[in-house]
Amino acid sequence: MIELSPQVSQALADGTPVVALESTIFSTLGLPVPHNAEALRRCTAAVEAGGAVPAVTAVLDGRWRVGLRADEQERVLSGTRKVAERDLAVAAAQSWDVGVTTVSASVALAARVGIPVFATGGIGGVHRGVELSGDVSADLDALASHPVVTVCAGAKSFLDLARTLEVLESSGVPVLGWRSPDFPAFYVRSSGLPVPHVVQTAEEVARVLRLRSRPQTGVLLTVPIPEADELDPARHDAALQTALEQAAAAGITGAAVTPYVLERVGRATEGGSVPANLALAENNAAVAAQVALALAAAPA
Ligand code: PSU
Ligand code: MN
Repeated sequence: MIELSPQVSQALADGTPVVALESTIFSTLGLPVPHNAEALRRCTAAVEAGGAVPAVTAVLDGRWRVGLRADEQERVLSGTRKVAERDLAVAAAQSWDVGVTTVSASVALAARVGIPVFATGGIGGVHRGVELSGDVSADLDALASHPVVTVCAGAKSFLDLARTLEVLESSGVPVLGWRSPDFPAFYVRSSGLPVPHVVQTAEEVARVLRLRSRPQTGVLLTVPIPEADELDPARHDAALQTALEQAAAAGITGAAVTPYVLERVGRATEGGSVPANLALAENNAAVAAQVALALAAAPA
């Protein structure tokens, strides 16, 4: 059912560390052309530089894929159909040409093939106004349902980050701050909210995954954007506010909300958010490689 690339298949057989990567972030739903291609190149290079094998997930020709060849990575860059975990079955049943996987779908695929580490930019979460919309990303359920460490820069603050942390608590997902006591807000190092626990090393993260009481549950590792790449918080808040107002005015709902807001934030910052986005994704990939090495040395 799942097709592994020869390189990923070999790495898993040999016990070589592997880091799974999602593909929505590398499609135009996540980043504008040509920055999406640069993000893909930098993230895979960061995983390799850290001594691990990158495994980009996607749906191609109706098949669930983990690990892509260069020409297949090209197909992902122009993908426009978003695949969350529940859509994996539909994309296969209807033989979608290209489906780009979100965090939830990627974590599910990684778990199926025994990859315990996954890196992304930001996770989805509880949307502001959830009381009316009920909009809670399937990413949160996937984090609670699959034994994978997800490495992220927190989530964008167009979400309700306090509620997002509450859901992670209720569903039993350990949230670990990488060398920082603050839950990061993607473009900025702190959301103003604390993480429940701070870790200093990849070995600690590996131990938490190994020692959790619910075998199916994952771990969320939050890594603040490097200081040099952080956006100015005031500019960032203004851009988000504009983007949210535009989404509401345009009546955008459901799975379209996140790509819409991402695109509008890009415009509102006149592209200024893109270098920050690339830097944090690359940094997360590098930290994920460290965790993959620690887990390969002492498997969960
Ligand atoms: N946040 C970002 N960039 C992204 C996404 C979220 O800053 O590209 C993508 C990820 O693939 C994430 C998905 O899993 O959006 C969440 O979508 P939704 O809110 O529809 O669950
Ligand atoms: Mn949603």
